[in-house]
Amino acid sequence: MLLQTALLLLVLHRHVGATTAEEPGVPLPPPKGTCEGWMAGIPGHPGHNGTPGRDGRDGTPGEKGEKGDAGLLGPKGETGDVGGTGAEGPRGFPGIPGRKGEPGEGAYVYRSAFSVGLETGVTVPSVPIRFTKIFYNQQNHYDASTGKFYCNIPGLYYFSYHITVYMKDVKVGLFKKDKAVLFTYDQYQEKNVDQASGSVLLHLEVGDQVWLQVYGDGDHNGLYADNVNDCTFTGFLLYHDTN
Ligand SMILES: [Ca+2]
Repeated sequence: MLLQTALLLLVLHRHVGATTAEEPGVPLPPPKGTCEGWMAGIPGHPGHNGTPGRDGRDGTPGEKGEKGDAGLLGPKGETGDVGGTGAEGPRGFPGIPGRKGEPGEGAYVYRSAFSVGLETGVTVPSVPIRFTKIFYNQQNHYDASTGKFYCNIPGLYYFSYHITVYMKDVKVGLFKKDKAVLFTYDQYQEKNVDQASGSVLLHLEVGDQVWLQVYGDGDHNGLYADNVNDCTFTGFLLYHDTN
């Protein structure tokens, strides 16, 4: 029975091999006639595992991830070195003017005063009357050689004159810058001694000149002075300009 089965398998195998001899991958039957009693062997053991393959190629970069949360504040760093001096800045705006200071010793420069008188009764018309008897002329702003007061400090001045009139009428004018600004006229009374006077406030600039002068067409120069009679001319700075 076993022999019949083996023969049948052999016949079938021959029949199949004759029709599929040309197909690849199919084991060829053993040569005919060399081993009539051939039988298939037991399958062999599986082979050993092969060596690992090489690494594959790098993949394409993935998409950029979302922005992460802000990190924690780090510790305070050490104090750095002092930097160099910077360039000088632009000039600032002018400051507010300070308050006016207290008057100092320099206030002396704002003094101007004189008081003078006639030494004789001789006066010449149409020219400044020369008062040569000096009562006070500390700053020498009055010039006895010309009879004129010269303003050195701009400001308001007070001028006055007191005249003894004897023998003739008197017409005098107080001049400022070649122009009479104040007039006084006194008519002489026979065998009497008269007085005439005048006073005024004048604002003067530096260089202005002030003097007394007999005016008019007639001989009105009855100004008189002797040991017991005087004709005086006085002026002083009331206050100076502050600007
Ligand atoms: Ca008179």
